[in-house]
Amino acid sequence: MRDEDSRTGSMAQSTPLVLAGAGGMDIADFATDHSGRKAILLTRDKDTWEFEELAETMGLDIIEVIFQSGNEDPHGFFGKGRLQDVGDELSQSPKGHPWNGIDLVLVHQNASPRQLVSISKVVGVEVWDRVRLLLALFTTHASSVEARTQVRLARLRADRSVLREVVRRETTGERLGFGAGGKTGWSGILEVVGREVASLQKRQRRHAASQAERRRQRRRTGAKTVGLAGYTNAGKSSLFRVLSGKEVLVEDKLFSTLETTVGRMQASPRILLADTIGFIDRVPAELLDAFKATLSESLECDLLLLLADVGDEPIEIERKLCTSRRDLLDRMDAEDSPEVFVVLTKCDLASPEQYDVAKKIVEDLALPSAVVVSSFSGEGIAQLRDMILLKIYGLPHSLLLKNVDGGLAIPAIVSRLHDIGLVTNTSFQGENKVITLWADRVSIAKLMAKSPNQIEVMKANYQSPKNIGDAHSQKVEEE
Ligand SMILES: Nc1nc2c(ncn2[C@@H]2O[C@H](COP(=O)(O)OP(=O)(O)OP(=O)(O)O)[C@@H](O)[C@H]2O)c(=O)[nH]1
Ligand SMILES: [Mg+2]
Repeated sequence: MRDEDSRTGSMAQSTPLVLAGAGGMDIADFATDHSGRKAILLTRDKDTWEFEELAETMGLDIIEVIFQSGNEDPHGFFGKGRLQDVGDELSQSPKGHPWNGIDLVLVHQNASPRQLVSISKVVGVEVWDRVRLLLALFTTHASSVEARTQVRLARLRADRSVLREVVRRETTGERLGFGAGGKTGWSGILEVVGREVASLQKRQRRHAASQAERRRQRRRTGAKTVGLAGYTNAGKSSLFRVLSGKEVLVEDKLFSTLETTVGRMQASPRILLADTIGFIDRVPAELLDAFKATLSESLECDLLLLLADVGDEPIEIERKLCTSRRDLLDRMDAEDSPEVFVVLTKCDLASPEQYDVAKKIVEDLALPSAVVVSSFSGEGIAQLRDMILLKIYGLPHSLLLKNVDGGLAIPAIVSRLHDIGLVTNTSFQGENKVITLWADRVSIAKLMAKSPNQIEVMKANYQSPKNIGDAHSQKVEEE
């Protein structure tokens, strides 16, 4: 058992706690490896592929998907009779029966505590709804202290709501029937959970405050931040890796990234990139809240890249962009929100026709224009870098640096120019140096004021690069 689990652990050991399942999920034992577990999935919705993908990412083996049409029952999700049939079949499945050895029942939707407790009472094994599946997945993937803290907090909060339901049933005389606990046991554990939630929240607030201070310091030094956001598996970490050269985990798994990593953009060390956790449909606000500090780290930025996989089906691109946009709007302060633009990723896996379809979706959603890139082939990456520089600094400036008696030495001015932005070209005009600089006007004006008559702004000769996505649209227009 990990140290951080020890307090609730001792309590849970003395009182075996069964939360959403008589199969025995004890709150201290947040198992991280569920691969190979056999499960059945209860659903009211025919479209279960994303849920199944999440389950597959965890290595769960869904033996059967059981569908019941109609609206969900507020008491037991499935109707009473159907649920009882499932429970009977589970408990009576002999050796050789496909259901033999199933110790997990999955519920396709986000279930209420009442539904979870009722289902577990009937089926007699552990029950996870969509939130619990996500939490279990997060627990499996949480590798840093920060990620573990936020996942544990989210998990304890979810467990607390189920515990409250258990206590409510005990106090109102609705016996649970799976024997463990008893009123005092449950209430005691509820208290311990409450204390741990408070202590984790405190730890998280301290962490958020120090992160915010770090962000303020970065801003003071003039660094700009570019956040990478998007649906899970959109290719955020891969793009981060290409732009920053910094190693982060890239996997064909949902939610490989759970924390924010900040790295410098290789082309310009003044620009920081922030890779973070992805979005997914229907995540309850409470769960998202646990990741607030992590998300702030990348969403409180000067420019936000919203990523979408251009190879996805059009309907999926639209759904994922809508989810991401909604979650972003929920998280961002309207007054202080950064400029956003869409990056269509993995173009090596798609055709130019698919780029056009995706770009049209972006346009119809009234999202800012899209750049098409591939982190694998490198297509579009140079244009994306230029787009980032353009959005952050505006057009590059051509500066003529002149020697003036009593003024600063030219190398000293050049060094300051490197401090305020990105120098991309140096040439000479007679004896004077000409520098192409990407930097904001305010910083340039300040430097000019400090070295009077030494810096002259010339007309920049800049042509914005064509993106691979533009090339095809242009060809179609010409035809
Ligand atoms: N072919 C191709 N595959 C890519 C590209 N970018 C990412 N991938 C693949 O897409 C999968 C997800 O990539 P990640 O970079 O981990 O995506 P993410 O958005 O960080 O995912 P999460 O952190 O899990 O939300 C991995 O299997 C990558 O190898 C690309 O440009 N081309
Ligand atoms: Mg990632």
